[in-house]
Amino acid sequence: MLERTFSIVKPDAVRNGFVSAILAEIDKAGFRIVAIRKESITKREAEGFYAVHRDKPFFSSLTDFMASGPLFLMVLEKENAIADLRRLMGATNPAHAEEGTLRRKFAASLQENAIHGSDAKETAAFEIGYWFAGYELI
Ligand code: 3AN
Repeated sequence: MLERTFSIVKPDAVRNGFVSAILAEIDKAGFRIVAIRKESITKREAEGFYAVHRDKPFFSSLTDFMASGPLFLMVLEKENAIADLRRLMGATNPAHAEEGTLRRKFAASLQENAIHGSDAKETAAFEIGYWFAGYELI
């Protein structure tokens, strides 16, 4: 059954010129890009998006980073999209990410790690709804 996940090409990857390389890998892995939007988000918007992390010590610097420059918000679709995108992304810390993964290839650091992908069905539903309206998701 087709599944949807939410993803962000983060500001470090945009600044470093990796957008088309990352999109090419996502395409090659069989995802359909249902929606995509380039945007410079505010710190407040980033805080709402990452609300589950509000008590973490890195919350303020993470939300500053996410508001530091343009990024690409995306909804991706394929069978098993959530788990498959997480596998393609690799571990949160690029130093631990497997060879060939997007974070291994493109991430700048643990915080500036190139790409976001939803970690579960409920998270994907929240994240898609946070950034996109229904009419954008046809
Ligand atoms: P993932 O994005 O792999 O699901 P999470 O949900 O644990 O990882 O963390 C969300 C984001 O917070 C990460 N993508 C990364 O940008 C940042 N982050 C996670 N852990 C740290 C940390 N220890 N220090 C700084 N930033 C972090």
